Parts: sequence; C-alpha cells; structure tokens
Amino acid sequence: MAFEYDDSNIFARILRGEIPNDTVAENDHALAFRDIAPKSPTHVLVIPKGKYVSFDDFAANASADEITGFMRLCAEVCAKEGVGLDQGNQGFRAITNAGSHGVQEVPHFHLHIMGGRMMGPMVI
Ligand code: IU
Repeated sequence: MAFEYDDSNIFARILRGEIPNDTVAENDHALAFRDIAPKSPTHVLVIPKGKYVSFDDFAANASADEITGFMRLCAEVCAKEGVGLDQGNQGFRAITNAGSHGVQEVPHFHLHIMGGRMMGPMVI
C-alpha cells in the first residue's frame, strides 16, 4: 500500500504559509520551527518541504538532496540551540513518531529535537 499524504495537515499548511510558525532555521529542502507545546527548553521540529507522511516514507522515497538537506538542517538546529555535542554541549534527544502505534499526531514527517534538560529513560 502506498503512503497517502493529506494536504490539509497542519504542517502542510505551515509550509504553504497559511499558518505562522516560529522558524529556527530553513534551507531549500527543510524547515525547522519551535514546537507549539514544548516539552523541554529546546523543542524544535524539523520537517522536509516535500510531501512525506512519515519517517519510513521519507527514508524510502526522498531524494539524496532532500535527505542531505534535511539532515544538515538538523545539525544546524543542534548547533544554534546549543545542544550539539561539537561545542561541549550536553546533548539532546531526536525522535520521530510514525503511525498509530508510534502515536503520530501530524501526518507530515517530522523529527523532534529536544534538549536543555536531562531526559528521562525511553518510555515504550
Ligand atoms: P507527533 O510526533 O506527531 O505526535 O507530534 C506532533 C507535534 O506537533 C506535537 O509535539 C505538537 O505540540 C506539535 N504541534 C505544533 O508544533 N504546532 C501545531 O500547530 C500542532 C502541533 I496541531
């Protein structure tokens, strides 16, 4: 079964400029913005500009340029937010939820980059 992208999802609307967002960084292939309900001092969502439902959709179907652009923007966010390991920061957690078992709320692939506090153990 193919991945079915819903153009009415909230992140698609953000990408179309219909809804404002608190942008942290952007490049040709991805946008990073602050989560509207942050669960940690740093809580940034990184989304591809292309129409990908979930991590597995993006991993299977995005081009090499899209994947590189997405990943480099993640690195830029870590550096900008002062959580990346390269400058002696204390680190972060990067997670993505997929589908109903993953408890994904918004059906446009996004990576949560969370930091600024000690995370708890992974909850399963
Ligand atoms: P999830 O991985 O799909 O479960 O997470 C969706 C996230 O999107 C969640 O942390 C929300 O707070 C966040 N979010 C947002 O930043 N802006 C919005 O308008 C909406 C959700 I709706």
